[in-house]
Amino acid sequence: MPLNAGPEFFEKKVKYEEAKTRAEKIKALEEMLSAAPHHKGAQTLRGDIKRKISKLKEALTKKRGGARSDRYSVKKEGDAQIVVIGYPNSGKSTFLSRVTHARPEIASYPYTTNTAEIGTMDYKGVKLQMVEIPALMRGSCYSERGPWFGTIRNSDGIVLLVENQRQLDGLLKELEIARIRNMPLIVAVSKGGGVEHADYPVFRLEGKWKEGLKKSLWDKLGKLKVYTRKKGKVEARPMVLRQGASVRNFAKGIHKDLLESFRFARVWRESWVHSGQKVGLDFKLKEDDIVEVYA
Ligand SMILES: Nc1nc2c(ncn2[C@@H]2O[C@H](COP(=O)(O)OP(=O)(O)O)[C@@H](O)[C@H]2O)c(=O)[nH]1
Ligand SMILES: [Mg+2]
Repeated sequence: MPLNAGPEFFEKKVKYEEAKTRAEKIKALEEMLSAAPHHKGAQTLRGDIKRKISKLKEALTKKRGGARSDRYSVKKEGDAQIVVIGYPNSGKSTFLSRVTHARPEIASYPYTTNTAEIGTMDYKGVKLQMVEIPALMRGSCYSERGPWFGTIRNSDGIVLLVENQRQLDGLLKELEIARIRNMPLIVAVSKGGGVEHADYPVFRLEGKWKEGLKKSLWDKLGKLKVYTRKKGKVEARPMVLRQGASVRNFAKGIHKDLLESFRFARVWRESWVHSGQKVGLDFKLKEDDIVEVYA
């Protein structure tokens, strides 16, 4: 079937063929698409272009193995990895320095503008690794910043740091384009700004916000923290399990051989009148339970 595509289309096609980076290719293909004819005979062509675009976009945002993506991946440490994302200058580093200790735990990865800043945030003994991702904005998903979306996808939760509704909407749009969905997410608002509507918990970084924000983030993660008791002494650092975990999971977490010699466990729960109840391996644990295993 005749295509009847105009000269503009072929110009764009040349541009596409000469494009070197994925981002350039996407841009050229999108231009090709808008210059392509709309008639029925061009349907296959338009379909082909669209498929190419979506493949490229996927490649650009998916976390992939190999040396190339190493600089975008941040080794997970602690009980969960949380990424802090926001527009340039929105206050991400300031936020990081307020929720993590100003110890040299905050590390810079040596990639000039593409750096991740890292700190550890304590929440009732839980260690949350906080990772500041280089600034993002509308369009970042298809730019050189694209691979950072793989880091976001690979994390356990997101703090969206914004000054206003426009930045919030912009970042949510980018996450949507990168198909990052159903992740634990909270919104932090800096610089005395505000947002009018959000489907997520919102914290203005003014007055006393820290404990509320931490609790909200922790609750969103859908995990369970349980404290270990050893010879009558409760350890400060809880064990982090998935929600619905049992004494079996807890015992395995202490030591893989503990299941063999397990006799029973005792659980202390604040809501109980008689704490220190004897329980077996199948007993379902709850947030803030204190557990001692007898072997
Ligand atoms: N007034 C005010 N200034 C802030 C706040 N957060 C950050 N800033 C300032 O905004 C600038 C950028 O902050 P920074 O944390 O480096 O932003 P980043 O680029 O997102 O990491 C700095 O001058 C900060 O002092 C805030 O909550 N209130
Ligand atoms: Mg910064």
